[in-house]
Amino acid sequence: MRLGPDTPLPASVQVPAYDRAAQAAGIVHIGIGAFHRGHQAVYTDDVMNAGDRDWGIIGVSLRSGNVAAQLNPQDGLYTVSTRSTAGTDLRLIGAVQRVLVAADDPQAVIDAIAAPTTHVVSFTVTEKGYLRGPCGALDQAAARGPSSLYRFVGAGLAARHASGLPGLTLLSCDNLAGNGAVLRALMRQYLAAAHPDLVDWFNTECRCAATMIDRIVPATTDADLAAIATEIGVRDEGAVVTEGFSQWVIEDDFAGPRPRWEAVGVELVADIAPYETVKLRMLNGAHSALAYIGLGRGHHFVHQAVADPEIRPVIERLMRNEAAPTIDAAPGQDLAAYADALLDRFANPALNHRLIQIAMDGSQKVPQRWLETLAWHQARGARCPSLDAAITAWINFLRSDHPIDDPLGEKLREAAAGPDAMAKLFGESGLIASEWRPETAG
Ligand code: CS2
Repeated sequence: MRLGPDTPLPASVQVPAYDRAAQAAGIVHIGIGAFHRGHQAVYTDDVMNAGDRDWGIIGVSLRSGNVAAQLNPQDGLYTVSTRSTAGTDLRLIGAVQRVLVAADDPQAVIDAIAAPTTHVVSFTVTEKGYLRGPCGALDQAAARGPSSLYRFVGAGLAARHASGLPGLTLLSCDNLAGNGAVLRALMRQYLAAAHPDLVDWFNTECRCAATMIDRIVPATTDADLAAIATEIGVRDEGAVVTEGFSQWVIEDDFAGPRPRWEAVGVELVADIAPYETVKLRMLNGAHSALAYIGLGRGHHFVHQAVADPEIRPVIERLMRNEAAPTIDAAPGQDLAAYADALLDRFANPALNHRLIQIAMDGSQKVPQRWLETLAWHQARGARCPSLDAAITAWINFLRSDHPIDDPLGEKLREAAAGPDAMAKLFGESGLIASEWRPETAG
């Protein structure tokens, strides 16, 4: 038996309190992976439970039909299991209405973006999904390719413009430094080349709000699906497993209507930069270090790596002595307490967060997670022993037998192979552009 709208569930499972069928879809979300389902969709479900309406989500997968095959036969429904040492809490999320696969039906995606009820288009396409070439400019050839977010958003905006509809808010929910400004700049570059007549309208009628998203949502495993089936009595192929912690900070800059997310714990602020920098350099910086150092020492999961007495002090130092001093904290932001909380979150054994999942796409992650911190200290003549150790571990990882899942995979492997790996990877003529110069740092 498969989860669906008529499935009886155990009374302990929280279910949507609103009439799902009566909601319009106000959000199109591109890149509907586990993270979106365990984060933004949960807040949006909360908003509709609290009485706000018409914020149903149409999910889009740019390439793969997997999520559509998981969710569409379940009428978009899936469970979120929140796992802590105290046990598991299960709830049914009703915010997602259906999933479109852009590769199979591109027009349906364009129509969803161009629908009068749509006000927000959000994204979790991972760092590489923004199709930035060297120096951060849009890779125009890739942006015209079949699975480019820009093509769909560009065509959807063109259709809105043609029919006199208002602009949209574009919300990047990926771990990029300055994700709102990055998306705005790249979208403008795309429109200037592909729809030059839209550029002025985009500039005045659309907004690209920046966001800081935070919740650890590991990829769901077959063992998770089997355990959830036992708990709820039916198969849920779209199930998501996550931690108790969840945070979302959004720059309050919307083109039109938006969900009342602030009523359900989301922080709407004027400037998200301090939140974002803290999260990228402390949480994600530590995560990537745990991944490469941990894999090098034979661990599989985050909770194992952070418990290793050889690794834990490196991670503590990275967060407290290297990343934290680089950040101008917002009022009320306590970076020491944040580091304590992160150590607890990483130690959660119920999550089974795989290091190899975090190790993916290092070329896209390392700049904002490590190199900005290194550059900050280098400018002050200081060293970062923990980040140096993390860089060494990454190079060892690139030299190892592990498969390298990264858009620069082969190039990285070649650059890392020789004795001048540091200069080939970083520095002026390295693969990864950065202000940090390894020659003098390390
Ligand atoms: C992780 C993130 O996979 C990774 O690279 O560092 O997905 C991390 O779990 C989230 O950003 C937490 O909010």
